[in-house]
Amino acid sequence: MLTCAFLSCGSKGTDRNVASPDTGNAVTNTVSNTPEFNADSAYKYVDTQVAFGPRVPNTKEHVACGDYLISQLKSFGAETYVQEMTLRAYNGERLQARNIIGSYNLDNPKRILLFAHWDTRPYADHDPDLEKRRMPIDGADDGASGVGVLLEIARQINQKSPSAGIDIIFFDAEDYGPPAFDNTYYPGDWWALGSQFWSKNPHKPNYKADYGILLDMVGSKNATFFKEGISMRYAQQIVEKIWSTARDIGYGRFFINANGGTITDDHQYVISGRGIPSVDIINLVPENPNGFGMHWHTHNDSMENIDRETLKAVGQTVLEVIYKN
Ligand code: AHN
Ligand code: ZN
Repeated sequence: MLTCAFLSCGSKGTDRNVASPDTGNAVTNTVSNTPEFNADSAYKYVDTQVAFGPRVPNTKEHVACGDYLISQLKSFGAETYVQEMTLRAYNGERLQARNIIGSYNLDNPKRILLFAHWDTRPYADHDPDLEKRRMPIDGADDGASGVGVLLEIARQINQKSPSAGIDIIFFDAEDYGPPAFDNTYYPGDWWALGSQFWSKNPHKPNYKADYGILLDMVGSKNATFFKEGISMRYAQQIVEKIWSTARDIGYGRFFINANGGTITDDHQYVISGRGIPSVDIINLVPENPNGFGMHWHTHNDSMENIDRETLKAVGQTVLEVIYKN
């Protein structure tokens, strides 16, 4: 049981007092090993990505943002790998794409994989304004938020290493699936092209991690992270660990203790291709028609919708999970 003293402490400060679960009423003050996630820093990483413009494959904005992400990972002391690919999209287009990878503590066989997609959707195909549906979106939440949180985590890891080795992957071409306004049937798996490629051709032969965590749409105000279906099927223990950790450190209002929808996303290919049990932390809104936030694949997916509190809830929870072992 947690004590009131702990609950009122919340998650502020680096030396949080943690109630030991086995001491009954006596609260032992142990200093947390987990670094403090800086939400202002994460917010800036999101804003910087958005400022490049939409990060759609085969555009100069996409190339420039990719270069920025590589230089950020290098500046945070990661061993970096860039996986360059030519991918075929649903419409036959050839996409010049890059998976961007940063690793820490490479000699450690105990590894945790953290990932997010960095490309943005070429269409606002769910925008209420029909005229604007063929224009690309800012993707502040859908794309930039997960990457922003992971860049801040990389900065923290560089300052103080967790006991496990960490790999961070920014997958490309996640969001180039067929648009809703195109009624053609395109048989095949057209979402998550970068992670599909990596899962068949990992940056290191036989790459393995103990488990993976995907961050997708983790920045919008009042986000709700329901337990996603594929994650529950293949990585239930990790789901429970993440959700109970979030509750313990005061973020239960974001991490809802209930099941949500089943989502085709990058984690699916990391699970099927590499056998790494992986969890998708994704904003699911069951009462909305598409199951996501109302800004999903619209022009409202912009910086105005990004809330530091949500970035903090996700970033601090993931840090707590990777530092507590
Ligand atoms: C599909 O719409 C099939 N999957 C949602 C995955 C996604 C898109 N995540 C962000 N954008
Ligand atoms: Zn998307």
